[in-house]
Amino acid sequence: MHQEPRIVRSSCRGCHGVCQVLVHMDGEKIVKVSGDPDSVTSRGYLCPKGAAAPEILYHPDRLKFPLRRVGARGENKWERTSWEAAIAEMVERFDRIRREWGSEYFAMAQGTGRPYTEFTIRFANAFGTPNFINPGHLCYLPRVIASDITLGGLPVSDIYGFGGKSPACILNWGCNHVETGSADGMCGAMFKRVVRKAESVIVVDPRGIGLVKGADHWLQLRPGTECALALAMIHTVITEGLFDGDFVRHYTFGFEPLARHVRFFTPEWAEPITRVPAESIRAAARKFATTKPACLQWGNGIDTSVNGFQTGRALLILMGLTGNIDVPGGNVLWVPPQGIRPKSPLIDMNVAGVQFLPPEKKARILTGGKYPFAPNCHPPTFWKSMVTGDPYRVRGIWIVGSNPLVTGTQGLTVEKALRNHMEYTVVSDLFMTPTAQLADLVLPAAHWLEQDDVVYMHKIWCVLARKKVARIGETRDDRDVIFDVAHGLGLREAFPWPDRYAYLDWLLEETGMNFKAFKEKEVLMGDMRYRKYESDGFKTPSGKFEFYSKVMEHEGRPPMPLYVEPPLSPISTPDLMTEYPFILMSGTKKLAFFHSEYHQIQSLRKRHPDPVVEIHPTAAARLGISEDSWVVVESPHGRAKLRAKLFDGIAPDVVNAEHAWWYPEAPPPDYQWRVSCANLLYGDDHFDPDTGSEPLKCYICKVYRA
Ligand SMILES: Nc1nc2c(c(=O)[nH]1)N[C@H]1C(S)=C(S)[C@@H](COP(=O)(O)OP(=O)(O)OC[C@H]3O[C@@H](n4cnc5c(=O)[nH]c(N)nc54)[C@H](O)[C@@H]3O)O[C@H]1N2
Ligand SMILES: Nc1nc2c(c(=O)[nH]1)N[C@H]1C(S)=C(S)[C@@H](COP(=O)(O)OP(=O)(O)OC[C@H]3O[C@@H](n4cnc5c(=O)[nH]c(N)nc54)[C@H](O)[C@@H]3O)O[C@H]1N2
Ligand code: SF4
Ligand SMILES: [Mo]
Repeated sequence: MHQEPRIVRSSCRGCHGVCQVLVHMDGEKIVKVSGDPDSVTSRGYLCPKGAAAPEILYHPDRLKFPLRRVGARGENKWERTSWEAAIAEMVERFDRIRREWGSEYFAMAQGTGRPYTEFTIRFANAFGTPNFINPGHLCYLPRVIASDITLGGLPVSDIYGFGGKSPACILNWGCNHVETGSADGMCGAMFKRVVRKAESVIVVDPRGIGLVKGADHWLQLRPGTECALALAMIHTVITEGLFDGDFVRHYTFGFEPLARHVRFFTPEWAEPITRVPAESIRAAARKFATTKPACLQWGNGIDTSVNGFQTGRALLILMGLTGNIDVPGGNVLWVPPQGIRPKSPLIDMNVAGVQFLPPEKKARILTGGKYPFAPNCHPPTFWKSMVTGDPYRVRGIWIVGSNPLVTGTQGLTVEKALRNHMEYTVVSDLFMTPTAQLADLVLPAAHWLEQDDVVYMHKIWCVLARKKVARIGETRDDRDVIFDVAHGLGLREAFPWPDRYAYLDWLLEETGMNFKAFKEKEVLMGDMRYRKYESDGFKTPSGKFEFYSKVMEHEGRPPMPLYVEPPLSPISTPDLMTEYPFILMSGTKKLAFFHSEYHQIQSLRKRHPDPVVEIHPTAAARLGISEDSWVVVESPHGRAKLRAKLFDGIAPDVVNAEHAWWYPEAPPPDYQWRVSCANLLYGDDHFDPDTGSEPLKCYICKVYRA
């Protein structure tokens, strides 16, 4: 039957997903995806990853059927199996682990936040395992948790103009979503719109990113020293009396101790640490404190250090001191659409099913209890425990949407753990990966064009509809698979819905709409209100915005931020700098890729054919390294081969290596993942004491011609 060309409105999930899109169909075939000019979240923007969606969907290498290992593990010998058989096998194996060893001997893993996140956590809780593994310790969650203990919510830049004001001053700190497309639920193009309108822009970044052009101040700090910079800015705001006296007096806790605490953290103290001139620190602090309203846009640049949690706290204190919390054009707490059940586990722990995990199981989590604010089981500790058996060795794992061999640190340990020690591994993915090659069972996941969903903007001011318009082979929505396995294991209490559509209806129940009606409506928005603290206070122990954190105090951690020098650095380890003279950053996100994803997508790979390391021209010249030549980046722990990109926007003793590289075009099962993966450069001995985060942006290395 011939069908007319038509357009379906949906929302993209080529990254964390913020852009509303138009899906152009010719009959059943998707011919194009374009930006939706009427979108409230993206106003027509589409990045190359979004445009490549049909190419990704139809890619010949997509996993299309469940595969069961037939050869030795990691030998790349597979047979096709049915979903029924695959699910029966998982139920049998997971149940056996539960009966013979205990439920904590099963681990659930996923990568970054994904549409099914609340289900993987819910499954882990329902199964009774505290061993939920994901990269949250170094991504976003440190800022979310720091926000939670400081003001009981996550403050987000108020860029959509609901309050009739746009930020007059923008302090962009360790975030580059304007160039990478989106981050943390915000479209970079929408942010760019308010940047253009702002009176003043301040950029804090070790690299000369695009926003630096046209900025009033660029503080090019040494990577990993942002907490010192923030403390010196707090010092300036307080000693010069530039804080918002009314907000501080009525709505904050601990101003006096804070003022005493920062007395010695002068810009002159910070200058040799951060390499930012004291006068520049003062000027930026003054500008931020006196231009109203101002928003602070933060990013993953601050998470990936051993001091990220404290840095997050310090930046929140800056927002609070200057009275920019929950005011139009400042940093606001969103009001979710009315009646919606917030499925994001960061908002509603009941949706994440925490009520199902027996309290005595929590003690069996494999973090050694070392990190009081660790969001999950600490991945490097987990993988190490698999190899050493200390304190115990998990028997089975289900990895849904993660490629930890290349996106995590300790890839060689992860490999050893999966190859030699894990008894049973299931991987759900869109493509075969170096990690999936070590599985016993590989399950084909649905791409976003194959999904019906209620899409949440992080911490949420609206929800969007995603519409299923295709199905390739036998791919399935990850949540449907989790449903089946949960039901097979008898976890009906935690998964009471007959299927995913009943679950989506339940999320929407109190809005008076079911999923079918919502699909027609396409968007549900919250009714934004500002200065909610005036009537409601803040959800913290003191009911106020806490400069002095009672939760930190309770955990025996410093209640006010302190600067900690990166463990490997010109200051901490001057002796090592003769051999490793560069500060190593890795993992600044790339527009064309999403971590280890899309390297096999031609249109995207063409934009970015090889892994690169940014190096200053002077340093390159000294080492005889020319543009585009292959170099080796080597740390005390490993090495990776990348291509030099000369960049004068980086300090002469800093290099910035691309992360998570593998070669999907190289032969399986390895895909040459050990050749160019900068993640192999990191050791496993330095972690943030609060969250277990890793110094991915402040390590040391040497560089030489390959
Ligand atoms: N050196 C260094 N390393 C880093 C970072 C850094 O800054 N430096 N950043 C870190 C950060 S912030 C993060 S969040 C992590 C990300 O770590 P990961 O989430 O592990 O990375 P990805 O490569 O995005 O995803 C892994 C796999 O998920 C699959 N996938 C995508 N969507 C779906 C889906 O809907 N269902 C299923 N089943 N599979 C899906 C992809 O095909 C891919 O193979 O990496 C971290 N790694
Ligand atoms: N295209 C694309 N988009 C993505 C992703 C992707 O892989 N590709 N990944 C998604 C994920 S999981 C995440 S977490 C977000 C992250 O996105 P962002 O929050 O933008 O984080 P990054 O790109 O890691 O780094 C942002 C900036 O921080 C700077 N930076 C590094 N070290 C420091 C430091 O010590 N101090 C300061 N002040 N700045 C520093 C870097 O130079 C970089 O310009 O992006 C998401 N969006
Ligand atoms: S920024 Fe993300 S959501 Fe927007 S088009 Fe690109 S991949 Fe899709
Ligand atoms: Mo991330």
